Amino acid sequence: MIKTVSIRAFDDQKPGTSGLRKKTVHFMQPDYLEAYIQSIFNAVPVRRMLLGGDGRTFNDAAIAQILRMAAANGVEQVIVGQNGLMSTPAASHLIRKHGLDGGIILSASHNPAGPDGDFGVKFNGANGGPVPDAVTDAIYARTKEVSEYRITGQPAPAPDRIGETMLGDMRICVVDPVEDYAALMRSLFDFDAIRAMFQGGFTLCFDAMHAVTGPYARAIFEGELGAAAGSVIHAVPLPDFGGGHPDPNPVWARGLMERMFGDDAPDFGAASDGDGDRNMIVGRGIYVGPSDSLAVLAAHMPGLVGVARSMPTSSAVDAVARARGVPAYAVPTGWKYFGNLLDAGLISICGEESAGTGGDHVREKDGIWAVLAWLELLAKRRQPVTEIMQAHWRDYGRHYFARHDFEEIDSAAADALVGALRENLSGLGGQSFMGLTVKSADDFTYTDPVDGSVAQNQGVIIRFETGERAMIRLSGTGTSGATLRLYLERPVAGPKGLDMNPAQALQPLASATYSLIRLTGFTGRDAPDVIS
Ligand code: G16
Repeated sequence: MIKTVSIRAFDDQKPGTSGLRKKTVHFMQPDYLEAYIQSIFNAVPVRRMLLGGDGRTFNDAAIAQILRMAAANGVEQVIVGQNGLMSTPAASHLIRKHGLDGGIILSASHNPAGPDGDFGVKFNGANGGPVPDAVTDAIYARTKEVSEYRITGQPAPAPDRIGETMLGDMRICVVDPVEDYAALMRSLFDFDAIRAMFQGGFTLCFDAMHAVTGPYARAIFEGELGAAAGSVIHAVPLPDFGGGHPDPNPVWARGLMERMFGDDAPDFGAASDGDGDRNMIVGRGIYVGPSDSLAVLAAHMPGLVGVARSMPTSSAVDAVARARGVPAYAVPTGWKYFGNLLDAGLISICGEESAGTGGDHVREKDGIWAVLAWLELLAKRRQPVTEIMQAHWRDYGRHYFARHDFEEIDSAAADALVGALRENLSGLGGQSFMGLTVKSADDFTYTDPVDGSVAQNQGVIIRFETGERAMIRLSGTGTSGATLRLYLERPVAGPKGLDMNPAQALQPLASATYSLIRLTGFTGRDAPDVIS
């Protein structure tokens, strides 16, 4: 009962930084999801695959449709998370564990959900990670020419019970989304030490933001490690994330921040995002930025072979790599660029300023993993987060860092700003802006050390004579207009200047960069929408 349905190709299915992301209603229009999924099947041979999502609006309907299409496209086996739920790192683990050809993860990550929010489709390959540019390019090429999709006429069984069913000749295995992932975490961390810390009265607040990590966090932090009941808040995944913005940063996790900076704050706070790959770390009275968190975890990681960060991430982790005598790599923004380094065994840990941290246990960033790494560190060091950070800055210097986001800018204005900047790069050296003098200006090009593939135009880097660095690029994950991101970094070696207010420490650099890129002239903006 396989049907072939004629459709027209859509001209807006180019995958961005992390898969295809669009407004939910855009994805729900007739044939839109189907055109993209068929293009994936047309570009990549898939016999055994994983399917899951973060539970946002349209998750259930999309899972049913993809199952029916998979059955009609020669897929032999699909592993599905119960009720269609699966965090992105857990999906990566299952692809690797079962040797699958790949997986489809339904998520727009940290973007809000619901009918007015966003939906997304990510495709990961056999190594469990986001597929490289060559594959996304092939999928995109297919989206431009797709003219029909294949689907079985049979309805898909709801994935609500653990066990196996058949859809035509295709086997559907519904699995507990938490079980295997929890076992993996148990194998990586010293659960006994963390459990003993909780038994000694250590307190945690983990904000699951009504997204996919709720069941994982409850099972691991409260169930296995003995954190007090109620340590995980907003633990029930909801299709609209409770109306919230599941992006773990001080702006969108404001409630957690208030708690951690208030009276009777718990010892440790953390949060994750829509699909469970991002993390936020906050101690009592101290926020630990993602770049610093990466550096601290690298500094304490046994057997470190190398580290990697995305280019806009602060170079705090590079300082650790230098001290530990291991290589440090800088890749373009996008977790897919870490895959080859991890597969080749060149790095043990990697991370990004956008709240992503991960190791070589999966091929995705992993929110719960990062929180467990911190808990293990706290259990072993027996020091509050503040002291750990102060000691780190004394040892390695401090890298003040902030990202300024200008959202929903007119796309033409954003392109004009970046275009003008690129044109003027060669003449910027020696020029001064608001008291800071430019040392060099480049457009970041990355050559993968493993396969030699080259990614160009990955963001402009401006270095100033006094050591500061500003990076400018357009986001590849937004769904309306353009989002301009400015990343600002000011390294301070110490011993003086390690306890400045970060906003004040970065103010001169921010003013100089705004002036250099002619922000107001091109966009009409003079202040960011979000600082993280
Ligand atoms: C994705 C990518 C990350 C990237 C982030 C922001 O994360 O996997 O590598 O840093 O988007 O990208 P952009 O600056 O282009 O918006 P996620 O968590 O959204 O999948």
